[in-house]
Amino acid sequence: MLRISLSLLAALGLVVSAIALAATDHTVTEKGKKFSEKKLTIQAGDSITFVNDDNITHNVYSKKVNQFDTGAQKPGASDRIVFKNKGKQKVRCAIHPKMKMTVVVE
Ligand SMILES: [Cu+2]
Repeated sequence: MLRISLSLLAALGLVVSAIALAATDHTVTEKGKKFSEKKLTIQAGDSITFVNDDNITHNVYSKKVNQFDTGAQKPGASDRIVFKNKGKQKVRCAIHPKMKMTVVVE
């Protein structure tokens, strides 16, 4: 019985590491009305968690049509966006037009 449970645990561990290898979650913070990265290159399937680390409301959206828009993002809030399609995306904050970054999905 113990032996079965151990192999089951090992199998589960393998599945978990396979998922971890397949996709990475990157973090970009918004602080001082700036994104923490000017340009971030990721792999298709990866995600980016955008964290509002400011004391004002921000927004994160892609200028590429039909991609993503977090809506109003209050201080302390975060949104995880999965990037499935390869290509370059200009990411902006609708409230502060000077907040700019580029995400390159390879
Ligand atoms: Cu903003």
